[in-house]
Amino acid sequence: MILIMPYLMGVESDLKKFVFYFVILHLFIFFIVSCNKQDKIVETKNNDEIIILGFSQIGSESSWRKANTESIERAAEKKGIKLIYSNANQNQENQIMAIKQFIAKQVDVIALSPIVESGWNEILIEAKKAKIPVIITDRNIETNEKYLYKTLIGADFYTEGLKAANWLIESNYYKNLEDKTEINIVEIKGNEGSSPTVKRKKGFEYVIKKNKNLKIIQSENGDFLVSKGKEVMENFLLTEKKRIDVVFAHNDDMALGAIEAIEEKGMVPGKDIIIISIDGTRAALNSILEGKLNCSIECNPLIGDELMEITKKIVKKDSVPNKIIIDDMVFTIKNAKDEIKNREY
Ligand code: GZL
Repeated sequence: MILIMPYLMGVESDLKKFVFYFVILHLFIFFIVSCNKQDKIVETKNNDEIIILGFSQIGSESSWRKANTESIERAAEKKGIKLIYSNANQNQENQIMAIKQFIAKQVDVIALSPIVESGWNEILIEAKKAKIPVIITDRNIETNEKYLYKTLIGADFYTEGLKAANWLIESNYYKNLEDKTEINIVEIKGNEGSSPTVKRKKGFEYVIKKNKNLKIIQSENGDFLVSKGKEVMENFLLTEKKRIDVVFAHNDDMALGAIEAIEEKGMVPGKDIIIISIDGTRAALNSILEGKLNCSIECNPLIGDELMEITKKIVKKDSVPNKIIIDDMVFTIKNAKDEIKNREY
């Protein structure tokens, strides 16, 4: 019908035909888009409009992640913010789909914990065009685009890596070693391409490279999982011809998996092999008190309150800092006993 309309309406010239089809096409696109755009959810409480926060979480791979999610859910409840939570099960595509849905629902703010650093420009440009502010939480993104997000709430992963290596250099283990000529380190990394994996590795290597006798002899991906941390350590113990002196794990859960593998091999973790990790979980401090883990660098997941405060400020159009970095402690046998009672995760 559309195709024969111009002739029916006596429209002969090409220009008029082009204008006619151009208008029809754009009316059709407008119709499709307006059908997709869901009505904005507006809920009120005591006549105040309830803020709606769409949160795309990476998954539930570690005890850190579970504590992070619980902290955000608890804080949303406490602050009266409606949280639309999406668990991406470690899949970036799922995170992108979740953000599309938040845009269609016209939420007030989007929070994103990005599983990897890259691949976010397109979807965050879409959120920007929809005038929905974005908060990056926990991990970071790498982008050349400006103004894709309002603020980042997270940790300084590079410094966590520095602190892990510096602890090793300053430790009694290292100072008391008779033969310091060759100290062999194996590294169990987090998921490839994530900002904690990239930056913790870089920070650790920066210090190690300044000490010629320290060598990273193997480095494998443990995906931040207990099970994979154990599997990677079993492989190291099976295949590595050199003596393994130190394990650097990018999170506590993988370190705990590695400790299991070392014990099953009949060796004494914390003595035969020094173990350093990151997160500062209660389980890690417990392992430090048992003498199996030697050091855990804190990476606090409890950022729920901070996230809700920033969300409210953004909705009120108040100014917010472009980065909020959570400080990290260093846990060893010296302070684990005092600190373990303060551990909420
Ligand atoms: C760090 C966080 C990491 C933790 C892991 O901010 O993204 O992911 O170190 C978690 O335990 O799985």
